[in-house]
Amino acid sequence: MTTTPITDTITTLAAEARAALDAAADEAALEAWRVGVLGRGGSLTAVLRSLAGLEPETRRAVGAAANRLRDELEAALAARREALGAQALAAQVAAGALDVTLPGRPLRRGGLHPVTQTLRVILDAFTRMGFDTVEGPEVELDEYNFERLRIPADHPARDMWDTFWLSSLGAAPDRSAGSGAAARDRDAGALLLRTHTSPMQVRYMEQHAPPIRIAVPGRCYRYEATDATHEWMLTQVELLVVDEGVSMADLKGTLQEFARQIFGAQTRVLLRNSYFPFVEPGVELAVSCFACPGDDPACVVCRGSGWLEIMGAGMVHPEILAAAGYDAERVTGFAAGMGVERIAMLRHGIDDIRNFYANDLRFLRQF
Ligand code: FA5
Repeated sequence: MTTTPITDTITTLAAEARAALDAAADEAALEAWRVGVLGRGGSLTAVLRSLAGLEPETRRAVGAAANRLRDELEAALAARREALGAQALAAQVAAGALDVTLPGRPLRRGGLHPVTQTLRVILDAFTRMGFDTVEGPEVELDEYNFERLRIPADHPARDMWDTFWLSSLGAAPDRSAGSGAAARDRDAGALLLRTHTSPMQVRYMEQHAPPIRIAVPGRCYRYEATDATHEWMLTQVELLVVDEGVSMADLKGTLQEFARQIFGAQTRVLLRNSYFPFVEPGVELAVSCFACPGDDPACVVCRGSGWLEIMGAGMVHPEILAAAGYDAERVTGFAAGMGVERIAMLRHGIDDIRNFYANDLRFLRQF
């Protein structure tokens, strides 16, 4: 390469930059050097920019030399930074300020949230019983959360599920404008935060033919006051089994086996009558209280009843099977929806559900 004024500039710049780098004695000086040489307004960057005005052949040769120099200087900067770090460490050791024989500080390990842990145990149990896991949307249509589950706008059962309506995305139902088919159609399009995982029963049956055996985990939301056993955000696992010949005995057997796997053989379970518009008959499953002998009226967990309700269940209503296009004379099904926080409370003996989402690390680190 013939010598041109620009190659002279590069040679001078290289020598000066190397000398300045050797003289830089701390991190601040290294950074000032980097900005002054390699930065956007730095001396080498200015040279690279000035190449644009050169003849193409000269530009290629000089450009290659300048790029090589940039790589070299970047490597030199990294080496100098490392050398300075080592020197600083050695100085600290010499001054007795650093004891390299001390054991290292242990790294804090994160852990899974207790509700996530319980959710996994529950899903494992159902996977072993042959259930597939599927998920559905948390933002749901009134149509699926209520209407198609046989809970129309004026049905008193809606009071069981106080709802967060999403007024900015879909219209919240306007009850003042009368009832009837028009009001129902408008309500069906309204958006809400799902109050339970049951809408996935309908969504899944819409897309699949029997036999069905699914577990649906997910967050649900309820506009209700909190207390020791109620949160406004809760996790549920829904079960849906549809096939020929599915009976209440299958429901009972599945839930008993589930309780045995999760709580152990000593836990007593109670199935009692209940009502949900989308099942017939409906039941609820309660588990014996862990916090009191079962007769303490002051007990915050069972209020003296001896039992903590953990799920609702029942035989899928024939009208819902028929609406999915199934022959309700031929196939039957059962469904259940359980509260994961309540099950986590029972597993760990936690007497206040609000602990789970209070974000107190003293609580969370115990799991
Ligand atoms: C339901 O949500 C029905 N979808 C369950 C169902 C599914 C019935 C399929 C029949 C067939 P319920 O509102 O009872 O039902 O809630 C079910 C469970 O969720 C309760 O047993 C309880 O364990 C839990 N749960 C309900 N509300 C709360 C709350 N506010 N905080 C914590 N857990 C709750």
